[in-house]
Amino acid sequence: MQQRQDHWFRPAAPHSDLAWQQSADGWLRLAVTLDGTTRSGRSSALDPDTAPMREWYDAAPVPPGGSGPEFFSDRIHRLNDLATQGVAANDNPHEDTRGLEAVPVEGLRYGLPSGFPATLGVSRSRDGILLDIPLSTPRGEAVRVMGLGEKTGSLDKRGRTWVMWNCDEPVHSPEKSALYQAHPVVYLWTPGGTVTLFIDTMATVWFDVGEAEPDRLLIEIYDNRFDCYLRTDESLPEAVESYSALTGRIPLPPEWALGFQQCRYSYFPEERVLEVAQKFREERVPCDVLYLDIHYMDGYRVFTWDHRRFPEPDRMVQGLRDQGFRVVTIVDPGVKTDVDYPVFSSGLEKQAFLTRPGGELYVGKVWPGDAAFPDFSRPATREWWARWHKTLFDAGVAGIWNDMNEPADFTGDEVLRVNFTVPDDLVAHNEGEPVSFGRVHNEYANGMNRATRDAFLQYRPEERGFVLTRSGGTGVQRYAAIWTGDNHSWWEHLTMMVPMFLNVGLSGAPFVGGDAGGFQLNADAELYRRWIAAAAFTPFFRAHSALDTRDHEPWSFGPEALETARRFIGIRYRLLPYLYTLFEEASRRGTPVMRPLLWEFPQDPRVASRADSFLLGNALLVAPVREPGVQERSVYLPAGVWYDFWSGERIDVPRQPDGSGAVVVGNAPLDRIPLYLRGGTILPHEGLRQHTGETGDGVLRLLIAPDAEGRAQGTFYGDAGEGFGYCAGRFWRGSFSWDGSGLRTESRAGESGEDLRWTSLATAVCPGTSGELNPEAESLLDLPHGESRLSLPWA
Ligand code: MIG
Repeated sequence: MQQRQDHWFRPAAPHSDLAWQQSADGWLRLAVTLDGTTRSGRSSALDPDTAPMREWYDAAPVPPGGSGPEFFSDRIHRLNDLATQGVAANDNPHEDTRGLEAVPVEGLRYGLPSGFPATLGVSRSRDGILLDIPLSTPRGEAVRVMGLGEKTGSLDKRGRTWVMWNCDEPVHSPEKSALYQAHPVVYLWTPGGTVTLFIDTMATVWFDVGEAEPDRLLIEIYDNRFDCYLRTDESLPEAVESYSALTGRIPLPPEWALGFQQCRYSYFPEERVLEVAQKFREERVPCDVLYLDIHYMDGYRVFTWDHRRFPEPDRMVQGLRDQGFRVVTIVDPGVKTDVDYPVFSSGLEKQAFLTRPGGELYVGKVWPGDAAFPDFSRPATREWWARWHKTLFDAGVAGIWNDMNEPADFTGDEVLRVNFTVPDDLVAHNEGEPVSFGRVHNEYANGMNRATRDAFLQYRPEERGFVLTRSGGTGVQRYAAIWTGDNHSWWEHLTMMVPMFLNVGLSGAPFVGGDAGGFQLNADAELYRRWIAAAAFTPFFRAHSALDTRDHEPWSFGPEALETARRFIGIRYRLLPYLYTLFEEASRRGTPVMRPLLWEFPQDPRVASRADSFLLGNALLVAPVREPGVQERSVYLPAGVWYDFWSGERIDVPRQPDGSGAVVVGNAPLDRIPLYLRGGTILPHEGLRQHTGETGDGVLRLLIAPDAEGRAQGTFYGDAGEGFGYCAGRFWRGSFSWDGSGLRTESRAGESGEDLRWTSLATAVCPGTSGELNPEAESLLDLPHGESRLSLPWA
């Protein structure tokens, strides 16, 4: 393995500078600079729209008990010692530089404002800075640690060391820590309050979350200047809202991006794509998007078409569009170093590519063979890259799928996948302040996704645009939705998707999903059915599979699996008014679409780290079946009223003295997933459509699920589903409430509902304890919905 060279940090003159600031909106910021580095104000992690408005003033830390700064150099050897023993360092390209002597400079403690007694120690380590935070409270409450973005493992990240280092990791086995995304944010949660701790850096960061010592969080940052943001909130929802105010929210997606999406590595030629499209419509499986993976390109040259496989892309794309399909194409950053290829030659001319320290072009290897990598930290490169999207937009492509943007580079050790990315010592332009690439490694995909967004603004100004990315750093949600890369058709990965997506959502990126059915290897019918049933309730819903697997389309696993896929994809479509409402909230407040039970039930002691089920919004509890051969599973229901989605049975879960609920048996034959509607909510839904381009029957249905007092409440947002009319008030947002006898509606905002596709309202109230669904009804959505006495406020 290769020794990391220290291009940006020399420990010779140990000197660090700490500056504390506080913002009017409750953040405490510790700015760290080492060795006289001058601070730069920029970071792609922060939302550029809101960051300049935040006011900061100097804040001297208040040491608890007035004891003043403390030295604690004795503590900081532990993380380094541990890492040399190989713990969680297997996939860390920097491991050989660890375990060196720590260089203590100074220590500092800060008593955080309200309730939660977190203190922060800061000291110098050989590779950067070490932060030391106790994970215990005086009252001895368990502190849960969530966040850290896309990681293996459970919802609570304790007991392990996790690294932020984006790489093309093809096997997401449990011991892996570095995958494609870097979100160095943790929430330290107790029922009484949440501390948010975010490290604003795009360099490597290690989080030892109670591995070296059970009650200690050690964070080591390999950077010579970064900011550490800290705050305390009363609840996790408030913490996530504040964090997403800092790092930005998702743009409101077009409705079609919430529909079902079918992918394959790769669908080609044109006839095959058309055949898949036709089959969806013939089999009546709703679908909005088909993907073209790398084989649509001419010899893997990005922004070109293989005209043998796709003779007239625009004609094909238009034909698909007429049938209600959008086409999304893959884009890889690696540009083939072929002088007769205009993307490369123009890039060379514009000095758009990453170079070696001496200025020589860096040539790596990806699908097209020798390839150069755009330096997306250079504004002119982003502009140049954005313009090339014209070749795809001219063909009518509706969305861009950015892959390999860690960036992956095959010149490393193919077997061990060590250094499977470009070298640290390339030069990154870094918006005019050149640095070694290693220092901004985790930012690479942000720049690429930003350029893709710019391409939409330029060529598709009327559309909201859709960008999907594999890699990203903090803030990536402002540009792209995230899919979690190359999972396997393993039950373990169906299981893992729940805590993984939950933590991505908590880390500020609510538009997340993974390859349904599994990417690598072959799914069988049972795994496929279980996976589709669960993924239908996750924010981004796409099926995909690898080059050498069997077919993974809804009809590929026999008639029963097809029926299951049709059912769950259908339910997804019928729930789109609800989902769309959740996405709109996510775009405004950063609220996760898919939530841990803890989000809604913080006082329930049995849900604090639970991820064997999840909530879609606040109303639906989804309990995926995660193993073969079973027809039922246990489901934990927090105290309150719940309705079995399939039988309609009302389940009253009494509150135990400690605030907990009860375990029920969820009936789960192969064509069902245990699914519960929460009492006290109102679920907006609609009739089945085959794709979002269909207008539907114009009836907005409200399913009312009364709580123990007979009341229910729900919110709703609607607009045209595409375009920017909503920015000019063409939307309706409001709430509905049910008091046991009548429905009330309250408009909260919005000037007009003229773009909405619903013209009338129909309601149904969930059956009481004795109530069973009538025999024709398959689920609660099929309860007869009567015409409501209330008319739609906009109609
Ligand atoms: O190294 O484009 O994660 O979804 O199908 C494989 C081919 C490159 C990796 C992506 C996967 C995609 C595949 N890509």
